[in-house]
Amino acid sequence: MRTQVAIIGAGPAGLLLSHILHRNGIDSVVLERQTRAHVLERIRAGVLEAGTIALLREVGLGERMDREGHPHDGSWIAWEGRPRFLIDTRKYTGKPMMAYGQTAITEDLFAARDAAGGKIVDEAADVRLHELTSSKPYVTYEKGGEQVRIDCDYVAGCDGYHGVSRPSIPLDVMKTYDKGYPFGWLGIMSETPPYPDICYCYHSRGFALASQRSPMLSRYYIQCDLDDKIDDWPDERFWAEFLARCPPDMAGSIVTGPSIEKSIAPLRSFVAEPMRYGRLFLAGDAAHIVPPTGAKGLNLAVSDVFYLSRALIEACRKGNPAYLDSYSDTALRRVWGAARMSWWLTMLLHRFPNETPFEEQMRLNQFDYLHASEHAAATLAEQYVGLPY
Ligand code: FAS
Ligand code: PHB
Repeated sequence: MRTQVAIIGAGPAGLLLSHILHRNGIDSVVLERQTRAHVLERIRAGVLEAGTIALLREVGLGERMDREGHPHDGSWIAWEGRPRFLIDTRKYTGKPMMAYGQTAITEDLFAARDAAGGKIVDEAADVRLHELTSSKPYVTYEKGGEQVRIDCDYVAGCDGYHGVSRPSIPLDVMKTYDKGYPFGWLGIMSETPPYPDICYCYHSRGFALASQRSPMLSRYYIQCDLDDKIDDWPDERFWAEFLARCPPDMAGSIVTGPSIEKSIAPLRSFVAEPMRYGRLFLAGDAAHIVPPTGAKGLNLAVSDVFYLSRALIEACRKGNPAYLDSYSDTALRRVWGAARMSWWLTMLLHRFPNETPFEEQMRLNQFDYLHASEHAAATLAEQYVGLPY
């Protein structure tokens, strides 16, 4: 088999890249380890930055998002014992945000690729990348007992944190930055009317977050210990803890109900540099992981794809490698900005084990400063809505 771009991974990054390349007359094949059903069962991100909304609309993927998504002018921070604070993205940036689930985006992407006759190979096992520093790279995989080779011009590593692409870059070329957090997020989905706002709660018992997917689909999270198991958190215990972490007026308007999905995700900050090795280009979680506190993970995957698709189009159609040569530096500038902001919000909104009273005071004063300074509020808003591409 031959294609111009072999894409590893059928998550948002891989599918969006394949879609944009196709719209520009560039052929690609997407190799996905799991079944399509497995990919579509994942419940992940839910908040779209302005740049993501604009790009999805620009490439013909805005119709269902605009019909079913929930526009937002910002998100709230409810702080135990303090007045609520609005991250007012509309006031300070004039840009929109949207609550629209990653699962729906992935469904829309699969539908668009299917409609265009896109080639997505699922259950592609043992994917390997070859000759990445030559002008004739290729990938191999196994399916149905058959070993398949795809010759290509470029490889896009969109296979997430646990993928095969990043490890295909020699360790003496790659530099990684890694930080773990001493807690995780326990998330549930319930078929209940959601709280009307996206609201981060800071509480002495721990962090909580109210979000949404649709008028009858709610998404809630609480900070939990790293060694917690889902079985430790029956619905009754989850709801009691969630409501205890909300301000009383907010707790009184939360509609609880049985969970239809429950998962625990550890929090991590991770960046790998460079995001290129020869003809291999990394995009999305394959290159970086951010704690979900800033709602940046999915949005970073989209901005990586914006830069990488532009670079591949310029190279494949005009023979100009300039954007390919600058891709890693350009993408990383935005990655580090989102990594810092996600780290900062995580440090602000979570209770850390063994923290000192002084550290707690620093956190409290940071929150009071957000209330006191228009400049501080504007700074947070412009980062939360997403810095320009
Ligand atoms: P993905 O991980 O989505 O996709 C990679 C794909 O590659 C997968 O389908 C995988 O099966 C496939 N793959 C892996 N190895 C392969 C191989 N060897 N061969 C072929 N295919 C392979 N972000 C937010 O903004 N907000 C959130 O609330 C949020 N919650 C999250 C919760 C969890 C549990 C996780 C894991 C992530 C969460 N994220 C969140 C981040 C998440 O949304 C990612 O940023 C987003 O999925 C990135 O998309 P991709 O880069 O496409 O990676
Ligand atoms: C979500 O809706 O899943 C969500 C919202 C905001 C975040 C993280 C996740 O910061």
